[in-house]
Amino acid sequence: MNLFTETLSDGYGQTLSIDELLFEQHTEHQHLIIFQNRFFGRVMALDGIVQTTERDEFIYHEMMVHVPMLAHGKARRVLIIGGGDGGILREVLKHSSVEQVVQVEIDQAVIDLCKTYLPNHSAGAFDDPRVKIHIADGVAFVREAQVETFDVIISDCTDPVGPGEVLFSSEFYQGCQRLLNSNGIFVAQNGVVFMQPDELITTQRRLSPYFHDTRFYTVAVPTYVGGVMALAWGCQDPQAAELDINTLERRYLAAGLNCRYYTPAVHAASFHLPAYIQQLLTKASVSP
Ligand code: AG3
Repeated sequence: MNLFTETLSDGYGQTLSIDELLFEQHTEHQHLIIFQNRFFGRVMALDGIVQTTERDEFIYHEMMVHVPMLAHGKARRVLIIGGGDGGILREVLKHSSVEQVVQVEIDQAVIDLCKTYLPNHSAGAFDDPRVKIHIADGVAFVREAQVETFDVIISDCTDPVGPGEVLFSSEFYQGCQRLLNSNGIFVAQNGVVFMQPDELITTQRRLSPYFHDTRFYTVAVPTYVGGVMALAWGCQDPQAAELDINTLERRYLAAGLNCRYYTPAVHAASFHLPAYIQQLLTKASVSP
């Protein structure tokens, strides 16, 4: 049996059976593989790290999108960095308040191959007239783009190795703040805390100069192994992360969403962090 073994953490990882190899290529930017696994369905990995699977993608995509979107309440303009599989885009477009989505993905091949092999991720989202795709470097875009500002920015990046590394830099966070409205919300994938504790500390330190309220919320995604993943949150208004459940409930119902992971109670709970994560953040706030 052919096996795919993830190489993210030294001495620990997950192995999935490659029941059918669907595609493998070194794109201009990274190694990309898409295969069929009997449990997770189709799986896409970049540079040896599982990015998304058919079976559990809803968990990550719902939490990356509906938490900031419903916390904001009336997001009209959304910027997505990365996210070439289209799962984030699909969820963002479910919000009828959205008038325009700009997506900046560095690797055209990821979009093309995911459209072909993971069609349910984008589910036609790339053809929506509200969407504008730029094939470009995310950091350069947020630094230089002369565009209207955004209500929500979602960084659906890879881990801070390879082409995704720059999406964890101070320069990137500064650019995102530049492009956000004063009540805008920034969120970003920030790795599995138990396995990648330094990432949490580094992001907290780099993000906080640009956002009055920097914090994290969590989500448990089966194929991001090792415990809960942290999603970074940056906003100027601390209230946005502390909305009461009734408000969230009202917004959720009004949005007409039919989620499989997200609920207003899960939303509120996801900001309450286990002690070991709080302790890492305390460590981040004292100088190195
Ligand atoms: N991108 C984030 C994958 C991160 C995996 N990292 C890890 N297991 N530590 C997901 C792309 C989905 N649209």
